[in-house]
Amino acid sequence: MFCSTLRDLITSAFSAFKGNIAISFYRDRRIETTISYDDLDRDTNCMANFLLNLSVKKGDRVVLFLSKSLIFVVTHLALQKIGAISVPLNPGFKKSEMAYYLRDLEAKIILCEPAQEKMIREIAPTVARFVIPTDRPYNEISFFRSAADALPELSINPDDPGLIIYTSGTTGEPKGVILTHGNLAHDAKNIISFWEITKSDVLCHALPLFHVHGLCFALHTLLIAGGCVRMLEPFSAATVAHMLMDKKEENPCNVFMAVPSMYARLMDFLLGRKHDFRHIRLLTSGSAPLLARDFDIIASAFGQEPLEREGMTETGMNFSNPLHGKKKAGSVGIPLPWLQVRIVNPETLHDVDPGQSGEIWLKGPGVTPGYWRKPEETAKAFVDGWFRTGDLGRVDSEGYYYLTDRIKDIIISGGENISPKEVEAVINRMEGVLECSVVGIPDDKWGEKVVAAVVPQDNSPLEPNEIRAFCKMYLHDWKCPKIVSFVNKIPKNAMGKIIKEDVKKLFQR
Ligand code: MLC
Repeated sequence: MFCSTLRDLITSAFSAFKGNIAISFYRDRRIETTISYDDLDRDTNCMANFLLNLSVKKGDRVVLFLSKSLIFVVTHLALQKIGAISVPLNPGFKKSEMAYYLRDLEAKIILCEPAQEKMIREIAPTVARFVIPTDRPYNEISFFRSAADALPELSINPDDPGLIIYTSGTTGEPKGVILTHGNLAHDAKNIISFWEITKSDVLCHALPLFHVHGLCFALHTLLIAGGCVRMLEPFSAATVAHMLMDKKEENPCNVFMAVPSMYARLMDFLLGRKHDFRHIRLLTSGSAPLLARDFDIIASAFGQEPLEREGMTETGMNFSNPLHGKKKAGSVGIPLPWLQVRIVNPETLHDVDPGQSGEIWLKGPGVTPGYWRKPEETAKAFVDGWFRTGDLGRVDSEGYYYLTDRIKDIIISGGENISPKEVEAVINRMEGVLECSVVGIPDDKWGEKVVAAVVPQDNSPLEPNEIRAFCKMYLHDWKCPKIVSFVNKIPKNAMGKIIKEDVKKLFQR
């Protein structure tokens, strides 16, 4: 187990790799800003002092409601340096979603963009706001630069929280997952060691920064190892493909991490073209299942097998196919060092026989201490210190794990976890709706897509498109049903409980 704080790991990387390029931020396929490790150290110190001057203290929550940008990265790292809690939120969240988060967090400061300021002011008029135009080049953003660039001594312990990331709760209310400095430091060091990330690595960073995948597994690891991050916003298959193919640079990108929906778009783009990707040494896929068929397509397009891995916001990275050993299509790989795994019958809570399927339970230094201000949810998630993942899986005779199903009611679409209950609650509020059921069905583009079966009230003139439009007023676009189907009744069992499997069948036409 690696026992330290995220703060210590980043500050020692900043001094060890002085002069090296830390991040190149790309806009419109051109480098907009390049920042070295020592500049990042100085700027994060200035930002940290700026926040301290605003009386941000250890444990205070600071919301980053910002697009992917260097100022986002600098603020997040500055918060780690002062022991405050960074809370990145998807910049596409709608007003009612944000109202929930801000109520739940009681944040000290909210950093947002000009277009969102009015909404934030209406929701949280008394909370301090900082408005940052992230579309401006980083060097032109100056509000924090006059603060001192030397930091006072601050004590931060491995148990202090550094990050809260929300996940879709199965009850419909998103839950803030607390990740401590110890969790984050362990996870980063574990991944660096398992994937052999070093200062020679150059990552093509195309993921969002508001999830553990893009923030912790990708950004933290590369920065702590002293590598170089080429950061893109937004995701575009053409831009990623060009960046991965470009060998004109002195150091071409040799690491790429993505979700299967990104690979699907990349494969469409690369179709019929032959390229030399031999300089890529690490090509990972996670956040959603990678179908065996897609594993083969990626392997053929890149001339090397992708490395599938699995993680959760609550646990950090759990499983990965080995870097050098056999990579098995359809398997999430073997447990990372320090992680204990059990496969348990969810009814009896006893371990299943070898090879049998059951719920995956985890214990290890990366596992969250719990959900933000949700003691009941936290208690439900753990049994004797074991975290219940809600995923069903099995292990083969060589120790490779397979996720076979889910017992938690969650849809995973394009790597985003969506709570059907949250979407149902919005649709049920709509005038003319009697009841509804929201499920995920298989989809080539998104892995799973959100669909809704709706029973309209008698004589209601409602149209499916009106339901989609209503959802878009209250929910981020990716939560909104791609298909709305009107039905006479929702399939239920004798107890009146909705049979989700039968609802899914309504969409198999
Ligand atoms: C966008 N859309 C989605 C969607 N993303 N719909 C369903 N599921 C998604 N994930 C919608 C848009 O709102 C839009 O809706 C339409 O699809 C077209 O949008 P787009 O421009 O084509 O999509 P884009 O913005 O390019 O986003 C696609 C994507 C993005 C794949 C790049 O979804 C993405 O970044 N996914 C990665 C998520 C991620 O990082 N997860 C990690 C979780 S951490 P409309 O209606 O306007 O047409 C985790 C732990 C671990 O799980 O182990 O990793």
